[in-house]
This record gives sequence, structure tokens and C-alpha cells, in this order.
Amino acid sequence: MKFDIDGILNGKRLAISRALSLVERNDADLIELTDALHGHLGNAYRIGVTGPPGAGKSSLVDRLIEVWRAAGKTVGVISVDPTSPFTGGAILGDRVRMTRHYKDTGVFIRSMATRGSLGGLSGKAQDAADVYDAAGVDIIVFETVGVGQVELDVAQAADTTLVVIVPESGDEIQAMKAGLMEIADIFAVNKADHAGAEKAFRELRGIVELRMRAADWKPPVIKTSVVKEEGIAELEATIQKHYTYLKESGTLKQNFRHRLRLKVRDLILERLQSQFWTPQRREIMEAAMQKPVDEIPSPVQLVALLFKDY
Ligand SMILES: Nc1nc2c(ncn2[C@@H]2O[C@H](COP(=O)(O)OP(=O)(O)OP(=O)(O)O)[C@@H](O)[C@H]2O)c(=O)[nH]1
Ligand SMILES: [Mg+2]
Repeated sequence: MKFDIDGILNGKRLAISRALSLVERNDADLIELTDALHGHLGNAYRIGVTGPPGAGKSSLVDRLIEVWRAAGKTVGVISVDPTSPFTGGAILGDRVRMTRHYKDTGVFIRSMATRGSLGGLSGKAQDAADVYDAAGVDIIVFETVGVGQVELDVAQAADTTLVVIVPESGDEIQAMKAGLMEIADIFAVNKADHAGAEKAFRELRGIVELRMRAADWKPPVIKTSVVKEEGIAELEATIQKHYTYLKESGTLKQNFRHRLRLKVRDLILERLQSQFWTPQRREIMEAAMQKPVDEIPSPVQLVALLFKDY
């Protein structure tokens, strides 16, 4: 057994850290781990924080941790880095900007690279969050830079998605309208101490009003400034409000079911793939690829060939 399930369930740091490394390595023991965790899930609230590079995601999370800790909640952070190479579980101290919480035994911070397929990211983030959840952590935060597909994966893994933007340009708001509007439950217009914050705030609120008119939950837009310590309490209260909304509407339970469904699908895909690629089939594939280019069978023919009994 490459993990210490009792240690994890008792919230032991070392056991948690080792389990997270196992998730990151994604080796065969992971299946056993996820199976062992299953009966202990469903208590943690999962929040995704996304937005452009340098928008202040980590700084905001750092402040939110402070508020949550004061309320006696434990917090686990998974910082998903789509750009860096595999870090082997190293903590990106400065980038994460939560260093002052490292000594707090009620706070867990871990960064993960997105090695492997993008499709696997939500699965990986999920597995990591499950470790925290089973360990009794109250609030789990996924932080990720919003660059295309990655934030969608993270939104899949989260109950609440907070999108952080900065008042730099109206273009940015236009551009993100399309992608981030669908996944945002709450917007923070951060760096409200910068010029143009009010304008960006009004623009975004206008867009939300227009596009989300019929929605049950209209994503609130909150102005925040980490430097001036403004809007943090309001942001936290809004997150709390969304949590209550999710709970009362039954969405938290629905999310839980949805994640189980995704997990089952992932496991099936993995299993089918590994069963399919017998040595013989690998050989057939390789032999086909060694042929002169104009003699390689079409992919359709190749698949038909590979699906014969091997
Ligand atoms: N003026 C101002 N600066 C801020 C504010 N919030 C964060 N910053 C600064 O913006 C820079 C980036 O902050 P981070 O919290 O690292 O931003 P991030 O979105 O986590 O960045 P990445 O994870 O690298 O994408 C840092 O220098 C922060 O000190 C704010 O409200 N006002
Ligand atoms: Mg960051």
C-alpha cells in the first residue's frame, strides 16, 4: 500500500502530502487510493478561482484564507499550473503568494503541473481535492490561470467558480465575455485601486445583467483591492451566499453525482485503453507506420484491422 489511509482520514500532513504526490504521479496505486477515499467524500466545499495571469488570484485567495481561518475553517489549496513543467510536488513559494499560511496547520497548499492530457486535468484536480475532502478539509480552492481549456476543466471540478479580472482594458472584458461568462458564478474586479476600475466594473455588470437576466443565480460582480484591503469581506460573504444557494437548490449533491459520473467515465476510458493495446496490436500499429507513407492504410482501415481479435 503506497498510501496511509488512516493518516489521510485523520488529517495528517505527511499522509496527505504523500497521497497528493501519488495523484500527481498518476500511477497504478491511484486506483486503490480513489477507491479507499470514496466513502469519506462530500463534506468539502470546492471553489475554483480563475482569470488572466497576474490578476491577483493568489493574493485574493490568501486574504480569503485569512477570513476562513478566523471562522475556524480548514482550507486546502491546489494551484494548477498549466504552463510549468512537472514540478514533482514542489511548492511554488512566491508564485503562490500564500507563504504566510504555510505554518498554519489548518491550511494545506499544493501546486500541481498539468502534465499529460488536458482532459485529465479535471480528473487530477478532482483526485487531489478528494484527498483533502477525505482528510476533513472544509474548503478546497483550485487556482488556475485562465488560458483556454484549463479553466473549463477546473470549473468542472468546482462547486463555485470565481473569475478574477483586472480593469486593464475593456477589450479583455469583451474577449472573456464569451468563455468565462459561462463558468463564472462570481466575478471579482481586482486591483480596484487602479485607474479604470469603476469603468470595468460597470461594463462587466452591464454585460452580466444583459446576458444572465433569466438565470436563477446572476453572477455578482465585486470590486476588490488587495492593496487597499477593500471588498474582501464582501467577496467572502458573496461566496458564502452562493454556497447557501447551491445547498438549498440541491446543486451540491448534484455536483457530487456529476463528478462521480465523470470519474466512472475516466476509469472506463483508461481501462479500455490499457486492455486494448496488447503487444500484438502495438506491433500491428508500428508495422503499419513503418511502411512508405503512401502505403499506410487509412486510419479507418487500421482501426478495423486492430479491432479484429488480438
Ligand atoms: N495594485 C494592486 N496590485 C495587486 C492587487 N492584487 C494583487 N496585486 C499584485 O499583482 C501581482 C500578481 O498577483 P498574484 O496574486 O500573484 O496574481 P495571480 O493572478 O495569482 O498570478 P498568476 O498565478 O501568476 O497568474 C502581485 O504583484 C500582487 O502584489 C490589488 O488589488 N492591487
Ligand atoms: Mg497565482
